[in-house]
Amino acid sequence: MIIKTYVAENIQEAFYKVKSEMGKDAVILQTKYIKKGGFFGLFAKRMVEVVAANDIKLTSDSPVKPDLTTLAAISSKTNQATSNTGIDDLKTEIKEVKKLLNELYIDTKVQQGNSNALDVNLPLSIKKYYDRMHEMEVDPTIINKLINNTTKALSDTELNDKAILYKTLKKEIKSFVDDIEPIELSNKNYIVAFVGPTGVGKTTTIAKLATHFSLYKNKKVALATADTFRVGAVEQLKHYGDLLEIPVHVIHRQEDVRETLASLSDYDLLLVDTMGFNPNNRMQIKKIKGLLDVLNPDDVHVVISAATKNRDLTDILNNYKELYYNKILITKFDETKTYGVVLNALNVGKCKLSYFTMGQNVPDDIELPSADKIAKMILGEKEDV
Ligand SMILES: Nc1nc2c(ncn2[C@@H]2O[C@H](COP(=O)(O)OP(=O)(O)O)[C@@H](O)[C@H]2O)c(=O)[nH]1
Ligand SMILES: [Mg+2]
Repeated sequence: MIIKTYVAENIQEAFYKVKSEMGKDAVILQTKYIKKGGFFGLFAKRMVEVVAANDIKLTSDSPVKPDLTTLAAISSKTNQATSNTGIDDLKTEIKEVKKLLNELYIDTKVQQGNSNALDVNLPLSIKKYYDRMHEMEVDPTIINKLINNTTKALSDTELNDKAILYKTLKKEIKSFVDDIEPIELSNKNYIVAFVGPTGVGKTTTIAKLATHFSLYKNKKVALATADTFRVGAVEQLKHYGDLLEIPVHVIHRQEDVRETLASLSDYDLLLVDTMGFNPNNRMQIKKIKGLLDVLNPDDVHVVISAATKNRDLTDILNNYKELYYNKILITKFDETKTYGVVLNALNVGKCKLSYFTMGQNVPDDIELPSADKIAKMILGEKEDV
């Protein structure tokens, strides 16, 4: 019997070395990650060390057999090597093969830049959710957090129970989402402002909410718009104001805010539209901030489109922080099939979600999401996704 140790940058490379030097019947005795090189422990490279042997005779009473996994067993899914082994031995081998497959999988993810401190002993059962969340474009740091919390919360047996695993991951997502906070008219003269990039659907959403509160909840609603910049923006809001027979005030300058507020002493809810702007335009941010300072709204909803790319989303939510938004409203769910944006936005925005919109129809295409629904959107409806 020859025993040799191989060091390589990843598992595939290590197995390739073992296979080409010792043949396909070589047996893996041990696989582990080691640190190599570096300076006083810093900048050391993560390598894989594989100890392999060949010419081992597998007999049913071999004392070392349960810890061994042959390459042949891996490639043929353990079938042919099992004729003279007992059920327990077979189980041990399957466990070993699973572990190696896990390591291979994680290694591939690391190479793709997808992994970030993922537990190498993850069971295969959780991989499908890992992949699903990547497909949903959930930020990798959030995925790792959710998966790590789930693996910590469950035993090995529970992790392999589809229903328990799905339920636990769902619970993790629900607690990440936390409570949804719609507009609650907790005081008279409740003022809500909407900020966000151009074209995300601020005005349309305001029309939907105005209809909801005035027609369905019988509240006295007023509208105001500070979007005097875009051609047709004022007319767009006035059109909805006319349909609902509610007043629409136009704010050109900061001074107009006081006049508007003074003339609207007897309303339940004032919805304030603002102009969209490039999130990197400091001048425009300052202008809206000046307006909000005078308006002193109860809520500021930052409005973003569900189809926004993750990188842009981070820029928008960070740059708009100066406008002290306290709720995130996400529009255009009908235009995307990747829902990671919800978790990514919460992660950057650090506040609560309010409404989702999913179409151009006023007033129907708006809803109050639930954390349960969001978790299903991310993980799929059932555990057997
Ligand atoms: N597909 C889709 N389109 C929407 C949604 N909300 C608004 N829109 C459309 O997006 C465009 C811009 O909307 P608008 O309210 O003017 O955006 P604003 O510039 O942010 O005020 C219009 O054509 C709307 O009909 C939505 O939920 N889904
Ligand atoms: Mg608008």
